[in-house]
Amino acid sequence: MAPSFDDSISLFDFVVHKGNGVKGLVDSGIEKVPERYIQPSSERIDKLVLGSYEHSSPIDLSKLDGPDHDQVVKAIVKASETLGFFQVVNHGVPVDLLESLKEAAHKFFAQPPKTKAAYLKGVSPSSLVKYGTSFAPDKEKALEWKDYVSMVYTTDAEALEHWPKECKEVALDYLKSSTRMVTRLLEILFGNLGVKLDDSKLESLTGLKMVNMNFYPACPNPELTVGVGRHSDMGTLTLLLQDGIGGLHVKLEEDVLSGKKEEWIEIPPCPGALVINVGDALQILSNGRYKSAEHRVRTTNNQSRVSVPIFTVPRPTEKIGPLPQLVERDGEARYREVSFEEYMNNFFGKAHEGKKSLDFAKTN
Ligand SMILES: O=C(O)CCC(=O)C(=O)O
Repeated sequence: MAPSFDDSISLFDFVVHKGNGVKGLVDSGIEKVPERYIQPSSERIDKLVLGSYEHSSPIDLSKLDGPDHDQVVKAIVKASETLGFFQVVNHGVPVDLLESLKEAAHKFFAQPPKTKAAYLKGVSPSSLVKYGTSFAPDKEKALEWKDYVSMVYTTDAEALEHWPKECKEVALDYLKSSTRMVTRLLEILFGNLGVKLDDSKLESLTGLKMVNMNFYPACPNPELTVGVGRHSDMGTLTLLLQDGIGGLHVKLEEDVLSGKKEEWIEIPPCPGALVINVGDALQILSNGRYKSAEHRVRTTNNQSRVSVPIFTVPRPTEKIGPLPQLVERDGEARYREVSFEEYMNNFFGKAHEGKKSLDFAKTN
């Protein structure tokens, strides 16, 4: 018979401390989600209440090198100024590598809990690798229905030495084959603001890179849970591979001018595409011109979903504030300058709560 997990403390110990994760919980044979995973009704995700977004077709980056260059730039800028999310194809990451990444993610999470638990915080043999579940379990009233492994990049040699063997090669190939694209997108976005950043500045703004693998087991009660709660990413740009299952939802803010109310829309899975989204650091640097996007993930009851984000984040030693040229033009700084290390500590020190992470850098 499946264990009941009615006692919240033993559930927490099993899932979080012992490293069984949500996957271990599901494998134990539960038939309904334990209390600790039930979201307040305000956070539950109603699959049926979804808006549609007119600019959802992927942007073909190969056209940057042809006669449609200006149109492609316009599409990237517009998406970054409005939704903060867009999808790209012909991005330079081989499509068969995308398939291998999804397989590697399934392979990593299919391992026995003990093998994965070797990478739990506090016991992981390397500070570059962390396996865990939910975002901030100690701080969350309801846990997120997600396990993850996070791999920090320093050098190729260290990645190959320390990252888990089930996924290290593909994860490193993914990172390396996407780096040029991310830099190019940033050059376009800053260029559109009339700012040219030299290579060393661009490197400082993207110098911390993490490849994560997320695993969302099939959930007996998707209507009561979230895979990931509402949040924006803290970094500069995030790139994300999602599988074909769907469930990534993004908030389209209310548009006061047109009178359109806020709504959630889905970023539909698209074969061969990668999802790009603006992070808080880029919103701050652009003095609010580009929007970090509030997003969340719904769970499903029949299949386990995987996704593989790469977070490109400023170096922790970097000071982040609105670029001076933009402050001069806008006549005000909408954010104060912050040490990115402090920004990160604040971000990881709290449960997900929409775009509240940005308050840390707001001027008023
Ligand atoms: O799985 C996804 O689609 C999104 C993941 C995400 O938002 C995150 O890892 O922060």
